Amino acid sequence: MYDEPSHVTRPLLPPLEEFLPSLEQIWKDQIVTNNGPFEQKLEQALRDYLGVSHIALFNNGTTALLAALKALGIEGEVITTPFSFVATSHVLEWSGIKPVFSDIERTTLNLDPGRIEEAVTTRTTAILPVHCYGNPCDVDAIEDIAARHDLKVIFDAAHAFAVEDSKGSVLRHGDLSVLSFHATKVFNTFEGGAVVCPDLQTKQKLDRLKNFGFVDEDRVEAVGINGKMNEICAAFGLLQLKYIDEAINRRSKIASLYREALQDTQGIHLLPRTNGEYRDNNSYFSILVDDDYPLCRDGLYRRLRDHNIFARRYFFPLISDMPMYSGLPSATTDNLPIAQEIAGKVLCLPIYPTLHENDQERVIELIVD
Ligand code: T4K
Repeated sequence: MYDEPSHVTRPLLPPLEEFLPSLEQIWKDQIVTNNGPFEQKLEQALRDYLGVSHIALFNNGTTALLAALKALGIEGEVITTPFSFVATSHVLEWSGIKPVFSDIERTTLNLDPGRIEEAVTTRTTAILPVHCYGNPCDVDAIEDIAARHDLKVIFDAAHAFAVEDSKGSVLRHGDLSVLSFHATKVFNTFEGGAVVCPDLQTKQKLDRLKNFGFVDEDRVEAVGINGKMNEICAAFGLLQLKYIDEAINRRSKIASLYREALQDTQGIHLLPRTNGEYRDNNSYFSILVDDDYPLCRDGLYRRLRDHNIFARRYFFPLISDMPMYSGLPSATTDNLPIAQEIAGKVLCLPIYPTLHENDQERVIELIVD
């Protein structure tokens, strides 16, 4: 156990025997994709579990983001965060939309509402914030700015499965929220994703977009894509829902142990959870390695790696420093000082339900010693 490699995250895999009856059912029915029975059941189950009005399942979070942009007719420029997984900007570029980077807050690592407005131009049509690590954005401030400038808001909620603020799911905010169900996420369907939307009409539009734009057998109404979730992934999602509360509780215990063990370590800064009362999912556990820690961030990263612990520098490099974006006027260090600083200090530690206590202790010892 002691020498097991520890990854930043691991997929939640319920017992295989429990999955076999679903596979047998799929084999018997011979319906393997295209809005099959398991996909329909999973949609209903997720609506109930998350407490949201409508949900359209996708084959991954990236396609779900592409379809969300298409459904709302987003074009021109979109204000977004450089501190995210590269998919957040790639979907804009892929759709012929210009990403405009705006800086993040030091506490939440989410888009700073105080910086968004200065990035609005006559070509801006939307804001694409990320609930980074599942920590909710300042949704009220962002929605207020959007309303004043007549902009749409699509929340990239890839990390925010089951996160709630004091009034319910954070996924109810904005025009649309997009989830990722990739293997490394709190809730996974191997590969998968979803768009959460407030009304049936938008849900139907998204369903058509993910099926090439087909309305019926011989009518195509939009330039759609193949974004459908297959039945094996949907069936796996249904099984996993049975274990999700237990998994989130386990993550919470791991996060508490890290907090307790690391809070007084010189040079290790723990991020506060700032947006008041809400249900966290602890999808990531990030630390900032400050200048007064004996090693630089990459030194600590290497030290852990040398001991078979695969922490990750989410999100380094910044999206705005990647070659396809670094030439944009909004990509300069002057425009993004906080994101630049955080990208140089951040390290995400292993956190997943099957992380053994001994292995977590080993991670802690290597940081504290
Ligand atoms: N928006 C945001 C904010 C996102 O974070 C993401 C994805 C998206 C949009 C797009 O959603 P998807 O289209 O992916 O649904 C991973 C994931 O591939 C990606 O889904 C995720 N964000 C991103 C933050 O992390 P990598 O390249 O760092 O993953 P990888 O393969 O290195 O895996 C990390 C660790 O997990 C490995 O060290 C081992 C472990 N692992 C991984 C896999 C795939 C396993 O134990 N088993 C596995 O099957 O991107």
